[in-house]
Amino acid sequence: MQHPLSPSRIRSGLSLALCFCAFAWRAFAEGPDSIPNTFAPASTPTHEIFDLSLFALTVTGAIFVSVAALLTFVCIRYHNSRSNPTNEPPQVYGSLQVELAWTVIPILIVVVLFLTTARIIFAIQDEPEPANALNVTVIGHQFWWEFRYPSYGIVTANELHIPVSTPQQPEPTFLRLISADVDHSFWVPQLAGKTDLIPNHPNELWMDPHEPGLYLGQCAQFCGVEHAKMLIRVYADTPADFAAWIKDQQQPASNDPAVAVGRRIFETQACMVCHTIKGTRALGTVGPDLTHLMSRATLAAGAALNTPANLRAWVENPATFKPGCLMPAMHLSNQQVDALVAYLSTLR
Ligand code: HEC
Ligand SMILES: [Cu+2]
Repeated sequence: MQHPLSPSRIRSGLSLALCFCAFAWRAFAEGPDSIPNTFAPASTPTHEIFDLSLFALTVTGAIFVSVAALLTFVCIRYHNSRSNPTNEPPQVYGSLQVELAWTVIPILIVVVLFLTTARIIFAIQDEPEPANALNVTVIGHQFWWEFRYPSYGIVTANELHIPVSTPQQPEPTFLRLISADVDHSFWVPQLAGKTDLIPNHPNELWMDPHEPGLYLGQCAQFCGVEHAKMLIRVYADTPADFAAWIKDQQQPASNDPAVAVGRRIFETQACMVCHTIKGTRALGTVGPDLTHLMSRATLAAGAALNTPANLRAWVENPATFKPGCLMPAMHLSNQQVDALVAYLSTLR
C-alpha cells in the first residue's frame, strides 16, 4: 500500500487543489459567463443575494471550524492509550452556565441569519418599479419560454433581450411570470433569484444587468420530460443595440416571393395552427412565434444551435433534438421540408 503522504499522492493532491483554485477563480470572474453561475453576480438583486450567502457561509464556516477544532482537541487530549487506559475528561452535570450558553448562542445565531435573510428578501421584493422600467411578460410552456413586450407589441421566444442598466442610466427590467401549463421556474443565476411560474398566480421578478453580454439560465423546476432542455438566454444590450433589436422585431415577417412555395406549405399544413408568423395566416399560439426566427441563435429553447442543418432536422423530426417535446413530426416529403426551411430561413 502507498504511504498516505507519498510524493505522488502529494503531487496529485496539489494539482487537484490547483484545479479547484482555477475553477474558483473562473467562477468568481466578473461579467457574463458561459455557464450559469451563482458566484458571479451581475445585477443588483444577485449582488445582494451573493453578499448574503457569503455572510451565511462565514457564520456557518466559523461554527464548523470551532466545532471541528474542539473535537480534534478532545480526541487527541483524551484518547485512551496503553499507558493511560481510562483517560476521561472531568464529567460535568447540570451546569446552568453551560446549558444556557449552548441554548442562547445558537438561538442568537439563527435569529441573526433569519433577520438578515428576511431583510434582503423584502428589500428585493419591495423595490419600487421606476417609471422607465421595461416590462416583459414571461410565459412558461412545456418546454420553452414565451416573452411578450406589451409596450412594444413584440412576442418572441427563448431569447430575452433587455437593456443594460448602469448607475448613470438605470433601466431595470420587471418580469411578470405566468405559466400556460405546469409549474416552471425562471432562473438566470447571474441576474436574479430563482422564481416559479405558476398557473393562475403571477409572480414578479426584476433585474438590472450592469454589463452588456449574454447571460444563461434554465428552467429550475421539473416540468416534464424535456425540462432539462428548457434553457434561457438573456441578452443585455447597450441602449443602441436594444433600440435596434426592438425596431427589427416590430417589423412584420419578410415576404420574399422566391420562397412563396414554402410559405404556402406553412400556411396550409398544421404549422399555422401552432405558430404565429406576423403578416401571414399563421396565428397559432401553441408554439413559439416564428416571425423573426432567424434573429435567434438557438432552436427549441437552446436544444440546438440555429444552423440550416439543425433547422431542417428539427422541422423533419423535432424528436431528433427533443424527444417528448410538444411539436409533432409532420411526415412531410423531402421537397416540402426543403421549401419550408428555405422559407423559414428568410424570417430574419
Ligand atoms: C401541435 C403544434 C405544433 C405544430 C403542428 C408545429 N409546431 Fe413547431 N413547435 C411547436 C412547439 C410546442 C415548439 C416548441 C418546442 C420546444 O422547444 O419544446 C415548436 C418549435 C418550432 C420551431 C423552433 C422555434 C424556436 O424558436 O426555437 C420551429 C422552427 C418550428 N416549430 C417550426 C414548425 C413547422 C415548420 C411546422 C410545420 C411543419 C411546425 N412547427 C408545426 C408546436 C408545433
Ligand atoms: Cu419548465
